[in-house]
Amino acid sequence: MRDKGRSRKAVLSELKKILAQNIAYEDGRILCSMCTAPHSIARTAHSWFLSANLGDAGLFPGSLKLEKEAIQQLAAVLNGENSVGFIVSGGTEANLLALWAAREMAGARNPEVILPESAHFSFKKICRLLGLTPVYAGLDGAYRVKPSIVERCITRNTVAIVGTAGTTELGMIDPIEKLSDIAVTHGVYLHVDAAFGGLVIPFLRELGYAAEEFDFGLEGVKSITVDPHKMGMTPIPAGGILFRDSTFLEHIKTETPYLTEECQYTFAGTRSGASAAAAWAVFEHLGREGFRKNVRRCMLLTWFLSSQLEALGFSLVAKPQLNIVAFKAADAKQLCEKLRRQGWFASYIPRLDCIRIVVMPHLKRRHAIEFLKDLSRIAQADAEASKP
Ligand code: 0PR
Repeated sequence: MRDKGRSRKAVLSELKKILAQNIAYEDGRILCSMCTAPHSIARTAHSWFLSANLGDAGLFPGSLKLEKEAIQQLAAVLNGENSVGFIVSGGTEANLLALWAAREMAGARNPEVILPESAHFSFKKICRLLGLTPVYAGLDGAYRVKPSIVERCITRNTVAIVGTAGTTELGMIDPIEKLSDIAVTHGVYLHVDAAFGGLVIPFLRELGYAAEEFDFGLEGVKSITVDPHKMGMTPIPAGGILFRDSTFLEHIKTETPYLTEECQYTFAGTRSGASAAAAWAVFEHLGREGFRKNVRRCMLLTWFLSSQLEALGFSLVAKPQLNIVAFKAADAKQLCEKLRRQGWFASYIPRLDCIRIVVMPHLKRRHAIEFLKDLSRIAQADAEASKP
């Protein structure tokens, strides 16, 4: 740190220059992210509650009320009549709290967790932290976990089964209803990672599109991750963890004797009240109708992109279930690199050797058209170059 500070003007003007080095979601060039430009009401709410600390919530009762209400707004969408939960730092912390509760409840000596092969990498971190052995279950031809394999993986050490509603790579929805039946039969905890899909699938269903059940309406589902900072259009960080009812909280409770509240349930101690305020504001302002409109727009663009990619001769890895498109190409890795040099940030997925696009609210039809033009130009040049 410098000894004598610089003027506010000098500091801010340098910051502005540095800010310009970042890519803005609004430019429509970020095709690889599950985050998006925060909704304008979220920005305002966030700035108003910047100093509130939910880690000492007795000082900020207004913020605590907003967090509780934001969780209830999510619970209403996820059929969680008695659900309780927290706005946390993201999907990773949400998944951590769920598996922590599951491990504590089971009390197994050599705890194991059954994960789909498509599970997000956050579970690798969580397994290391919690001393859980991950047992991976294989997928079917549609990239959804096979319930029969999950069932065969259950042992007396199994503390939880995880299913994903909206996989990171392809946006697939695991057969949660079947996983729920298996969990109930064997008395095993089922956690649903709907970090991405949790604010898409309910609205797709309301719009009349086919999407399977994945929420607390299924008896076996004990907890759900659903992140406002993904399809909830709030500033980062805002994850969400919901438990089926308050009995689960006992297992992740830490006493905080000298604070204004007697205990904490989150991994983070000091944590931002701004995240809860932003989530509350977006949910209140958009309502289900606003979310339906947003999801519909993203899905229409997803289908547009899919059909155009196919028309250009690219094959889709799978028919999109949510707003994620993945396609194969002759040399997908190199193509992704060439796209990046043209300013398009798509993801290359090594496991599936494909390029993947997450169709977030910041993407507009005009961005998709420009992208397709550049893609087809690069692909044509490659085809020419490989001619003998
Ligand atoms: N569960 C699922 C299904 C996820 O897709 C993710 C993140 C997580 C859990 C973990 O959430 P946090 O990152 O909030 O802890 N999925 C994205 C991914 O890893 C996150 C992301 C977002 C990546 C924006 C890149 C990016 O630019 O791909």
